Amino acid sequence: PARHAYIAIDIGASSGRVILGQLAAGRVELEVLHRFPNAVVPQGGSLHWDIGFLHAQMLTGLGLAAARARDLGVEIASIGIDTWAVDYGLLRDGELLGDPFAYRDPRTENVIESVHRLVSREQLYRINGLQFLPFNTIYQLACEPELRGLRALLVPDLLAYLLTGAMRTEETNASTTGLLDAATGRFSGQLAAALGLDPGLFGELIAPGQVYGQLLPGIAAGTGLGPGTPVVAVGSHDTASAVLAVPAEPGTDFAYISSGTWSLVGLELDAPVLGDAAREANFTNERGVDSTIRFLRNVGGLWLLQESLRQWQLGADSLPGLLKAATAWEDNGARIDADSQEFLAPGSMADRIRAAAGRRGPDGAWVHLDPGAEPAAVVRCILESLAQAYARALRTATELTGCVPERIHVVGGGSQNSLLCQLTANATGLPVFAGPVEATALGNVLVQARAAGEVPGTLGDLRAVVARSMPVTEYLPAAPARHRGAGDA
Ligand code: LFR
Repeated sequence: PARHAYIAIDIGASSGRVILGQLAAGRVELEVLHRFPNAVVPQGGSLHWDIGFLHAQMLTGLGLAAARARDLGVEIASIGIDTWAVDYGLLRDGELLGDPFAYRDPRTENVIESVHRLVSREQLYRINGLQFLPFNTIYQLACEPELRGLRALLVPDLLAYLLTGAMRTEETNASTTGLLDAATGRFSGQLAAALGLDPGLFGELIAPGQVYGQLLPGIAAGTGLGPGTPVVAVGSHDTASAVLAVPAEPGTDFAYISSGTWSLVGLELDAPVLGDAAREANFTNERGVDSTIRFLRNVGGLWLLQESLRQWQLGADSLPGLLKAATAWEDNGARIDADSQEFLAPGSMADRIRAAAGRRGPDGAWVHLDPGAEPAAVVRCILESLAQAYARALRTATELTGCVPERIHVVGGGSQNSLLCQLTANATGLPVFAGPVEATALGNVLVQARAAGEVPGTLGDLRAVVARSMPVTEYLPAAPARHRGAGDA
């Protein structure tokens, strides 16, 4: 029989890719076959995702993957899809009613209080264990003028529906809606009733490894993929797939930072932590693959950098030069609060950062970052502030759980940012193990390979495959710069 290959469709807030994954000699090999940009699109005064565009890119990628598999003489065993969380499309009689709202749209501002009048913040957290983010699905749903008779599908489930015609809701991503009971991982009837939502709005839950359905005949024919190719549920929440692919050794107490548009900073636990202290610290209990709990905080992330580049009209190819300049830039102590929701919306990011960044001067007064500050100064301020926010989040996670991590695994695009990795090691005092960059796609492929019986079962087994497959760079904490001797200069 032909060797198996798996197609991972991995779409983030700023780009998407279609990747062919194969296992050989106990390692995964990834080949990126198609890359495309993604961005929030303003439409009639609100922010949306362009599903038509993503659908078309997905089909292009599938066609390229089918052709590549033929060249290699391998058989596509399945397709898996992951994207960001929280956002959904609404359907009536199987027809998508419009492009999904993007979570950075501020529309929920006016409904948050009314939702909390139906279920208090305290009660909500005791049930769903979710950190408060203004864009959580429950608040978005409260903005919908009408839900009666409609089905909602989260973005990866919507894309799977477009490929297969099957409507299912994958459970790791479902946990970000705010409608699940964190203790059971099932939809909470109590919450649905309190919020006046039809418990069937999202329909049947499926777990990673289960099948949505097979490719629609027209899609199989159009892309050249075999009829009957299944679309398998993976950790369809990108963060669930990324944390699955943390190359941690069994038995080590590790923290992770899934570093992309967002930085998701936290610990992996067996059971949710639902007390008042966790709620007040705004820690979330999201579900991972194999019913793990990701106890984490959302920190602003590389969005701050991506949006600054956009303001400066610089492409991603300018990033290496800019990071070099930021590394050489002498830190002047200017900081922003990378956790702050003031940076959620798109637009003139560098200006907003310059305005917000400051430090206490010797007389205790607030000194702003020079409004004319060079890009290098702004970038340095962003990365220093992120590292500071990571350290704060991990200290809090330790206080709340008693787990003391001995190392930090950084996965995703940000693992390539060596200045950020070094600053993270410095700020936390912990060694940072950076990589793999494509953790999300690896997690996606591994769940498919496990479903096909090609890799063994446990999370530890899958992580061992990752550790064998991809290089990791280690950063050790350095003494703060001001304590360095003159001889180091
Ligand atoms: C990361 C991520 C985060 C989620 C945010 C919004 O890509 O999925 O986990 O909080 O995007 O969906």
